[in-house]
Amino acid sequence: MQAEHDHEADHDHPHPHGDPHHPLPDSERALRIGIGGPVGSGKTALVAALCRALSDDLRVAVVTNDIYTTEDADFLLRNGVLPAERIRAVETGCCPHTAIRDDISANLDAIEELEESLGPLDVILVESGGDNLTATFSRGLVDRQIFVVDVAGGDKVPRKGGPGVTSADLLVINKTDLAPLVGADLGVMERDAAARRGDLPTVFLSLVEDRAAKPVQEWIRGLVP
Ligand SMILES: Nc1nc2c(ncn2[C@@H]2O[C@H](COP(=O)(O)OP(=O)(O)O)[C@@H](O)[C@H]2O)c(=O)[nH]1
Ligand SMILES: [Mg+2]
Repeated sequence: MQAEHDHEADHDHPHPHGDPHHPLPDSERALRIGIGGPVGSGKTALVAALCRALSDDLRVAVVTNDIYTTEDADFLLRNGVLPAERIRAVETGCCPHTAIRDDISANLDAIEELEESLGPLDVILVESGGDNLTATFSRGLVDRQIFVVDVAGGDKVPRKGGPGVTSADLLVINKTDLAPLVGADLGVMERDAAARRGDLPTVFLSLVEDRAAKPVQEWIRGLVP
């Protein structure tokens, strides 16, 4: 009984269903990476690419957030990027950034259940429900956050700023293959992103051309102990 109390002490979100699972101590838990950004920018495609690329040598699991469905988790399952037991879907039923920023308990439970059922993991990717440019993750939920935008919305997106663009640990500008089709100037996007972000890194990506998401994969590998 005493052990359970100790766990509760470093673990302050409520368990309304009386499900006292046991979160790992911080030193043993996986690196948690949040992936946010507008609907359709390529978050799920990036998660799929990263699962394929990282799971050869790292222990990877995923939590997806959708508002009313489990569509993203279903996509990952259909594409067989990870075994089913490594994927959890949180149905937020509300504005998606609430579940990643304000009331993060459903996401924390999903993470802790993954670690408890699978044993120690190296990386857990948490995909936010698609939102606008304002969604960011609580630092209590993830260690690092990636913000994904795409060039199809035009080259103005980095200039418009917002907390995702300005403060994410990594900004991914995806779908560079579409730039010529929509007349987006990648040079402008690079310059505006640098102006908004200071020293924080930005990478350009086309998941159609780079199915292993190489620059993002390398950035994550650099963070895994
Ligand atoms: N042309 C192109 N399409 C992409 C790229 N990345 C993702 N997509 C497509 O964009 C659509 C939305 O991607 P998805 O990952 O579901 O976006 P999410 O809503 O941010 O999770 C899908 O049809 C993807 O196949 C890319 O780099 N280039
Ligand atoms: Mg998605």
